[in-house]
Amino acid sequence: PAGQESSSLLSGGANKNIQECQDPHKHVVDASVSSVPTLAFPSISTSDFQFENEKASDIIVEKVEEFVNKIRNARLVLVDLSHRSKILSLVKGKAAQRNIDSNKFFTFVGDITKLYSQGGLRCNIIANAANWRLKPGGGGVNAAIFNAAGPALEVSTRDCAKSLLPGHAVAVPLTSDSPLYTREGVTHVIHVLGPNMNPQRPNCLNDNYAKGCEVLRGAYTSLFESFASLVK
Ligand code: AR6
Repeated sequence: PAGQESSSLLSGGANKNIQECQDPHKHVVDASVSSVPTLAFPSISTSDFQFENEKASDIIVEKVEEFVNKIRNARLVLVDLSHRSKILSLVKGKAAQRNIDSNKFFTFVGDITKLYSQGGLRCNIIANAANWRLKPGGGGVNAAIFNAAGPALEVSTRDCAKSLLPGHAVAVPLTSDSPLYTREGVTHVIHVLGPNMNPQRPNCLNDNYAKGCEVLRGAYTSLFESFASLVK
């Protein structure tokens, strides 16, 4: 597939910022279209939420390394829309400096809602950079995922959680009538709320990067643990 770029890895910890909900697909995850359970995720907070790319890339590589050292048969893929993506090139470079297994982690250029149909990359679980209300719209990857998934995602999301705190994640199963499920083979969307550094958005951290980095670490820990609990 044209989009594949590079890879690398690290090692890390765990937290309890994960919300669980009823999961009709639990038994299907391993038998889904992807033989290797794969999580595709966008860079949380670095676009609309204006978190610095340099700091975010350190945290992504740190958290990915921590997680891939704990998993045996699963892949993580950092996705962005453009070959000029700053966050992808920073993460690629930093991951390459470490000995992260490129079969377990790589970057990929493409629309996260069309990874299989346009990029030939099978990812059975995708992450969303959500808003605290867990609502559609707002632009960015959140709007793209809710649009591509159809109205069922909003209903399923509501069944799982009404809102999300910064640094937390919630996994939502897709119903089999969702185009993301039928066309792309995606069984779950994991909503993640990252730290917000944008004064125009709720809960702005006003340049407090000590807090921001802590919240972003928590967000990736929650995301990867949520993924692990779905595929184990
Ligand atoms: N496929 C892959 N990556 C994408 C896509 C896509 N379709 N669309 C955007 N990205 P952002 P945030 C990348 O702004 O900074 C929303 O309005 C993008 O290039 O979506 O966490 C929510 O409702 C960037 O690398 O998320 C929240 O209010 C990454 O996804 C707020 O934005 C994240 O960019 C969250 O802001």
